[in-house]
Amino acid sequence: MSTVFEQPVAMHRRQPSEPAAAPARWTVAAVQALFDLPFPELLHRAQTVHRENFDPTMVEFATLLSIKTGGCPEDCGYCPQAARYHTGVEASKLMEPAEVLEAAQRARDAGATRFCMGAAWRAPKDRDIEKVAELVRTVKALGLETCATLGMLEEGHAQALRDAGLDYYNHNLDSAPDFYGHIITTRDYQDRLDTLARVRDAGVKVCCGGIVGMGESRLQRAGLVAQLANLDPYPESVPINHLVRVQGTPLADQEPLDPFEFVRTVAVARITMPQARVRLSAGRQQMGDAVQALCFLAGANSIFFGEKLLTTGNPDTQADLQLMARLGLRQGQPAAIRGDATSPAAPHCAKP
Ligand code: SAM
Ligand code: DTB
Ligand code: SF4
Repeated sequence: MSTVFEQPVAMHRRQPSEPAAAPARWTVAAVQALFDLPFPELLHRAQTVHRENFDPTMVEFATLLSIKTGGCPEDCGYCPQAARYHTGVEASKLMEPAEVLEAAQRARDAGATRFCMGAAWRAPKDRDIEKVAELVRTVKALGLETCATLGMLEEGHAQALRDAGLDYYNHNLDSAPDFYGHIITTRDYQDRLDTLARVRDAGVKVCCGGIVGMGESRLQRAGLVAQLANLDPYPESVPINHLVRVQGTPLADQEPLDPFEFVRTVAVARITMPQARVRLSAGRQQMGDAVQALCFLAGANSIFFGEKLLTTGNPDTQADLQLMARLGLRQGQPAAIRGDATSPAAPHCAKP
């Protein structure tokens, strides 16, 4: 068996002014080799890539709102909103525009720049899309960036949302293809890729990431990151969620992941998707300040800000503002230093 000292990845020797050459396509083995680097080496590389592409002190605040909660027919093993698990989440109808407006105003006043609306649907119907389009128009009029996560999209849905002013659509791959079937059986990996292609084709920016800590191996975490990095172009926004273990879900008693492994995942996402906003997403409340600080050092430059994610807790806003102050980080929209952060098909990350 090889040791960490025998990995086929050279130690960092180049000068900061030389941009890192990214492979045209990431193999799972190449991504795993990054995961296997000694921790200081991995963090140094991730920080270098982060600094080459962004101001490393700038962190984006996005606020989430569950606009339609619970009662979902899918069987995602991590999810408190699946109707088949007894999690105590009550199903509710789609929120009215006035309620969403109020929540978006509060988020903007608290400093959020992006507002993400989530619905516990397998796939929205045409009439749901019309209603969400109205919500998007309402939020957009406040000057916020808009994001929605509504499940699988049919032909025409992404265009309708784009026309209403949707900036981003969030749809996660969640895990590596060879682990996915352990977690979800009611839709397959290809369904997710199809929705992502529709979003991309409609000209809506892609927010796509996954969850770690569900019992996957390191190789499977590398498999997830390789899938994300090989999307052509890679997503503009990459949420890295730590599993929030919710009573009643099949993953409620999942053994906790080593926190350094979560930090490694953030670092590898940063290295393989240099110009993406890498979001330190679900799981921050359970993580503690020190692990979050390591994630920022590893290249995370976005968080969910606000006391709730969709149905579970998030750190309170005062605690987040204090953490930012203690670390000397600034809230804002991280802009790419070279090129446009929202156009990942920059020369050094173009695919063949
Ligand atoms: N129903 C839509 C769908 O699944 O596409 C949108 C909402 S769904 C809740 C959005 C994402 O939240 C999931 O893809 C998953 O990555 C994340 N998520 C849900 N439950 C989670 C949990 N317990 N821990 C971490 N992430 C979670
Ligand atoms: C994403 O990747 N993470 C967010 C957002 N996209 C929609 C959702 C996290 C949900 C955590 C469990 C909950 O609060 O229900
Ligand atoms: Fe439904 Fe989305 Fe939860 Fe899966 S993750 S059960 S699709 S709300």
